[in-house]
Amino acid sequence: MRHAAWIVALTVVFMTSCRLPYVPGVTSPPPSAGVTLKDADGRVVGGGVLLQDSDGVRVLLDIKGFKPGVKAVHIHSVARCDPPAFESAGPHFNPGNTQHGLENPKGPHAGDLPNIEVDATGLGHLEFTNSRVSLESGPTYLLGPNGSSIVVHESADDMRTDPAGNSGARVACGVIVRAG
Ligand SMILES: [Cu+2]
Ligand SMILES: [Zn+2]
Repeated sequence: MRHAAWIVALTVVFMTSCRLPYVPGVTSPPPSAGVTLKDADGRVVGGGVLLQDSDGVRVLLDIKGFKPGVKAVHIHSVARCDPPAFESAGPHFNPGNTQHGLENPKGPHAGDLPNIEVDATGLGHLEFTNSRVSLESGPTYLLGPNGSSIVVHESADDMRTDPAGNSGARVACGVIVRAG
């Protein structure tokens, strides 16, 4: 009896709130997604995971084999990475129809992310929580009909110039795929 009441209470809470803490076997795990980045020659040059949390989507990205320096990374608006130019990934994910750049007063795009720094050994790592996107259905859903992808550029994002921060060619791309 107590148990049944608990289940009912939990169901009510679950249906009326955005997200409960994950308790294995009791609540469903938060949605997650993954990405495998490939360069223009089809080589795997990185990967990442995206995890829904209460503040947005946590993006964890690792890249390898890049030229040292600062590179732009964005979420683009089409789940398609056709080499070598990756134009198929479309413009930045921008459901709010804003301008580009984390430091642009008229921005940012929902898909804008901080730059990633590649060290002398060619490795780079980025961790960032993006509150402007979601792995749950809604206006900022990354896994909608067109899906989305992550693109790494050859140079740094200046965080201000519309529409893409003067970040140069697209050098790696990966489609964002639901993982759980
Ligand atoms: Cu981009
Ligand atoms: Zn942008």
